[in-house]
Amino acid sequence: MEQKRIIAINDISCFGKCSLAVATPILSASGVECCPVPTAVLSTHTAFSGYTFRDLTADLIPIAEHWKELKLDFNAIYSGYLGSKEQIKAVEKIIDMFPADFVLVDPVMGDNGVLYDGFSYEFVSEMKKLIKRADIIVPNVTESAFLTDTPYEKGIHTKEYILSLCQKLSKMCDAKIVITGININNEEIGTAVFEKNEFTIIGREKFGVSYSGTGDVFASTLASALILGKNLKTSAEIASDFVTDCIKETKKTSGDRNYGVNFEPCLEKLIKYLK
Ligand code: PXL
Repeated sequence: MEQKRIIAINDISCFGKCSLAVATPILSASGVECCPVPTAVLSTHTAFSGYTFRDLTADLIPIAEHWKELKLDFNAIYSGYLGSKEQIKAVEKIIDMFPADFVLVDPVMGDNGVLYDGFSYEFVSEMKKLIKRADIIVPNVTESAFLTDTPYEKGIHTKEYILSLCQKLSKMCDAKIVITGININNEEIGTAVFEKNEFTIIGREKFGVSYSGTGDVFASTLASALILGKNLKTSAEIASDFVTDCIKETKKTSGDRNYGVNFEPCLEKLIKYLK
């Protein structure tokens, strides 16, 4: 079997289990070679106070140019946390440089109705351009609301609200849309899949806890399943199952949401799901 490869453009948060610290092991466990393009190195993700931040914008294009000289090719491109408008431009350039089966953009910007530390409306405007270059986008409900200039609905998210976000996003880009973190009701958390106007919500058990980094776990798993040839809905179901497993596992031990999920003991299950 040919070695599948993905370019993963994302940060390294050295503590807090998100971005490349989860994308790399998840893709590797899936049998996919993860080729990281680190956008920044942080001591922790930005929900902790006092984090260090080493910006790597100047390295992004030189890394890609070296790969081009080596005539490397990749099955897919996946972008996650980007620290500035300049980094979004660099991702667009990398997409131009490497033809791939698909480009997956996770427009990491916020959660629970607010933008993460360091993000601005200007950044959101630039992200609206990047999603036009994607084949699949994976925003959460907050990011979908910011991208479509729609007020964020707190509490339960109705099917009509989520469908309207999908329809607005589909007018802004040609990508297939996967919206994560839907509050279906008090028992269920959901993921919407919107492809060629077909709309499905996948529901999974809710545990009354939330952990940082689950969006990155979801997106990396989705990318793995897609590269291995699963269709979008099946890939989203596998990613939903895996995130659910990780949350269940983490709930047994960790009390701190910012420490992320204990995905490591669940990787064996993921490998089974992907068979
Ligand atoms: O999980 C999303 C994410 C990725 N990278 C950094 C973050 C966050 C969310 O807060 O701060 C640096």
